[in-house]
Amino acid sequence: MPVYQATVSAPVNIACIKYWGKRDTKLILPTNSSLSVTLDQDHLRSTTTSRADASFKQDQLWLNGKVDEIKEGGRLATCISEMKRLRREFEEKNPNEPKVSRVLVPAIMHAHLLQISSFHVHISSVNNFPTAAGLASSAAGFAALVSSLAALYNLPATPSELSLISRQGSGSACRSLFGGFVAWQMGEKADGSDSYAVEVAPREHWPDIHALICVVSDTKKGTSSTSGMQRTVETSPLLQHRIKHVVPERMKAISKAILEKDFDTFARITMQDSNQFHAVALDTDPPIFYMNDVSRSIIALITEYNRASVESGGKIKAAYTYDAGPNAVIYAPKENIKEIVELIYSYFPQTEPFKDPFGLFGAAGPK
Ligand code: 2P0
Repeated sequence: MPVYQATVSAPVNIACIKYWGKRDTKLILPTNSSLSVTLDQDHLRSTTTSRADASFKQDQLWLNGKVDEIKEGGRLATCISEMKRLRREFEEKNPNEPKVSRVLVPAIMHAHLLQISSFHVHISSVNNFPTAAGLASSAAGFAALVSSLAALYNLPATPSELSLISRQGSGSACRSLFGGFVAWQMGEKADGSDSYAVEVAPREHWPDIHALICVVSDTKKGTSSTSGMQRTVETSPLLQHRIKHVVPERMKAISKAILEKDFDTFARITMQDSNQFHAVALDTDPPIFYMNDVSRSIIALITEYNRASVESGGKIKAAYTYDAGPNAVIYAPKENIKEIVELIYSYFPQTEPFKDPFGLFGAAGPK
């Protein structure tokens, strides 16, 4: 018997221009466009295996080895049924010969894929980082889920086309379909057909930019993004200003900075947008606090580090950004990473050994 199975990984992405607010909560259509950097596959990723078999009695999902419920009408069910719909359309158009997929993946075996859309699927997804660490696990998770089904079904879909579906799992997941620098265009249509991710520049365009993740707390956040952002939409006047008068200009300016590899502008906009996102969270009624005292101290440290550099005739050396939690992500050119880690180490005593993927420090670790 042939085995219909595919395994795909998708990485985490961290936004520089933040998505915060929906204009349609079912289709997950945002109130503003956003832009992110996708991290390298090697470090933080979800890996998903999908299998289809005529003998399966129902669709089933395992998340990190535990069965996860697929609620009827929920986000998982929507993504799975949308992918089955794409496969059905493909079967109708190609009654004899499945085309080779443009989503290149390992471990796909396909013999007679016809009618596979009528089979139930079993899906197993694992993260190589703690789900509770507040590190955008849903973005990588839904991107990997949709990509693995696309591979299983041998679909000739582009990453932008697949992003239309992963968006309906979790908004930020549409951006993890691409590596490098990615924009999620908010779109205008009511059916969401123009709300998808596009590549601004591939990773190879600017490989010098590195991300340093400072896990300030690995407990689960108090207010989920999904409920928090809708409270903001309902109550924050500042959000309306941000949507109309701030984000459109910033999207253009940061895209230009990326294309020109202008770190100074990229960093300034990234920090401003993180600050404004946390300002709209605070402007929500009742207010939402995602950062804590340690997060704010890291902002002060990076601000001082940049000020010292600029005042001595240099450039901005690092940019902080915070999502819906207290953990800092610091973007910086590679040449500054060692100095930044040492700075963080000298101000914040560490309880865990430094994970040193670039081998910057050797066995002894940072000073
Ligand atoms: C972002 N965040 O652009 C922003 C910045 C958090 C702060 O996308 O409801 O988990 O699943 O669409 O994608 C988090 O929101 O929310 C998020 P849903 P999601 O990365």
